[in-house]
Amino acid sequence: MTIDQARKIVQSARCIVALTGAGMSAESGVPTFRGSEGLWKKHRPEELATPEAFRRNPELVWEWYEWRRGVVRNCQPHAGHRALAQAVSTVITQNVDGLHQLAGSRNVIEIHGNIMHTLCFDCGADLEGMFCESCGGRARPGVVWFGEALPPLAWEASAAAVRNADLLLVIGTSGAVYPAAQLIPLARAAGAQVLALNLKGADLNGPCGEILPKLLQ
Ligand code: BV8
Repeated sequence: MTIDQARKIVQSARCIVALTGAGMSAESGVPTFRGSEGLWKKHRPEELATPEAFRRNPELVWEWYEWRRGVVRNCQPHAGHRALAQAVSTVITQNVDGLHQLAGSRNVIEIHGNIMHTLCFDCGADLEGMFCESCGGRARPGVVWFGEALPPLAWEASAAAVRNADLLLVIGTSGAVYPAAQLIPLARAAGAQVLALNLKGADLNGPCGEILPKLLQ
């Protein structure tokens, strides 16, 4: 598909929703999960991004997340984030880096949580420190791990958003993780058109930081 054909689809859309993955943040300097320099390259997901891993070795899991928090703190949104903030009503993101909000998107659904948040591992309360004052539980990063259910409100809001959209932009995701990836067939079943943007093999191929401003402005 050419960018002009895609622009025509965007311009005729009434309600555009975006589903973004790690590729959305790659040009901001946040490593993707499964690419050649992916985060999982050094560690297997089962090793670190699961409640079992945390029970087994909380210090190692915290070390990985503290390293990632440090990376994210030094990252800024790029022109693609800013273009989405201007043109798209709802951004559903698998990313935990907060860059969409930093770029000005007002309706962001973080279906996998936010890496800067800290929760109690036992009761789920928001925490400031490393132990929960109400139940004594240990602090954990406020992200959704493999084997954990997505936050119910976030999932419901995401499903409602894609059902109401007439165009779903799927940006920078391998579609490997569920149930997030199920939002794509859900949108199609509700009659939305789906435009995929990726480095290759998509409707629009290339870095999203370069393509999105041309597509949306
Ligand atoms: C659950 C937070 C059940 C943590 C993450 C079927 C149905 C339901 C579940 C499953 C299922 N099959 C398997 C499962 C289990 C599992 C799963 O999906 N496993 C996969 C690996 C097979 N799912 C779960 O466990 C989920 N929970 O199912 O719970 C349940 C129900 C009730 C009660 C109890 C339990 C929870 C999944 C959430 C996991 N957490 N993140 C953290 O960050 O540490 S997932 C992690 O992967 C990130 O969020 C990441 O965003 C996400 C998805 O990956 P992508 O974003 O797509 O990133 P990736 O690197 O793969 O791809 C990047 C893409 O960008 C590439 O295509 C690349 O080409 C492109 N790209 C790169 N640069 C650019 C670019 N594109 C454009 N421009 C560029 N510049």
